[in-house]
Order: sequence, then C-alpha cells, then structure tokens
Amino acid sequence: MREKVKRQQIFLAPRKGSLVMKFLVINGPNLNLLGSREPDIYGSHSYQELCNRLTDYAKQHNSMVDFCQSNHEGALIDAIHSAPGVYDAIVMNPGALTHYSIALLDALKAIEVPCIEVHISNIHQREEFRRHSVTAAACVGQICGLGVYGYEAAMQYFLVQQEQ
Ligand code: CA2
Repeated sequence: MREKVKRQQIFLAPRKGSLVMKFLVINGPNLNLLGSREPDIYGSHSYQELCNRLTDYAKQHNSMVDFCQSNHEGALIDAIHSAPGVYDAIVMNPGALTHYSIALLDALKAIEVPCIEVHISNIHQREEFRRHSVTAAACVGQICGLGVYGYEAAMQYFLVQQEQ
C-alpha cells in the first residue's frame, strides 16, 4: 500500500524541466522588415532581434516559443489552424490585415487557443483606417503602442493566467 502512494506522488509532481507554456508568435505582412525603416513608428529592432528577445523571455519562464511570419494571408491562416493541440497561446500582430481580414478573424474564431493581438505602434494615434481592428474581436485582448515590449507583455499575461 505504501508503495502505491509513493508511485502516485511521483506521477503528480511536476516533471523537472517540463515546459510551462508553448507560445506561437505570428507576425503578418511587412513585419519581416522591422528595423529597416520607419524606426520612429516601429523602433529599431529587427525581426530577428524580436524573435531572439522573445525566445530568451520564454526560456526564462521555462516555456518555449515558435514563430511564424508571412506576407501571405493564407499562410497565417494555416499557422492559426495548426495551433490547437500544439500551442497553449498565440500572440499575433496581423499587420495591416488587422484592419480588414475577416478570414483571419474566422480562423481565430475557429480555434480554442487564446490569442492576444499586439501592435508595435499605437494604432489609435495614427490614420483613421488603422484605428479599427477586425481581428481583435476574436482575441482575449489587444496591446498597442508599447513597441516590441507588447509581445512580451502578452506572453506575461498568459504566464500569469496559467499560474492561477
Ligand atoms: O503597429 C503595428 O504593429 C502594426 O500592426 C504594423 C503594421 C500596420 O499596418 C498596422 O496598422 C499596425 C505594418 C507593419 C509594417 O512594418 C514595417 C516595419 C518596418 C519597416 C517597414 C514596415
């Protein structure tokens, strides 16, 4: 009997080194050009630097992150469809597709993986057409105007939620 209890305790204890969360970070059209121009709006970090920063952040929190950047709407939809059963949370900057892609909205609605929408710039301080997000309706929330830190803030939100 004592032997049985011991085995149960071993099974229930969190495995040393096991992942806390698996994130998928999706970036839409033109975000591969980060850092190459318009630094006043999008900052000076390159896309690769953003990925490195988020990879480090995930590692510090015993988590992992995969990235998808595409200039093609269909590829972004495929990435969203691939998330269930693989990732715990999505952090997504749909780029300009934010403002008009009902297809991305439908893809996010079709899955149960929670998503936070991130924008590097403050879309509410910019042109009128950037102020509305079509995709945010399928997201837990939206972070904008905090630069690339916004991606990290979104990951942190999911990590805190996961702890509760
Ligand atoms: O602020 C954001 O993160 C945006 O999602 C960025 C999109 C824009 O269409 C959205 O309204 C707001 C554009 C991304 C273009 O990124 C570039 C970055 C550097 C150089 C060229 C493009």
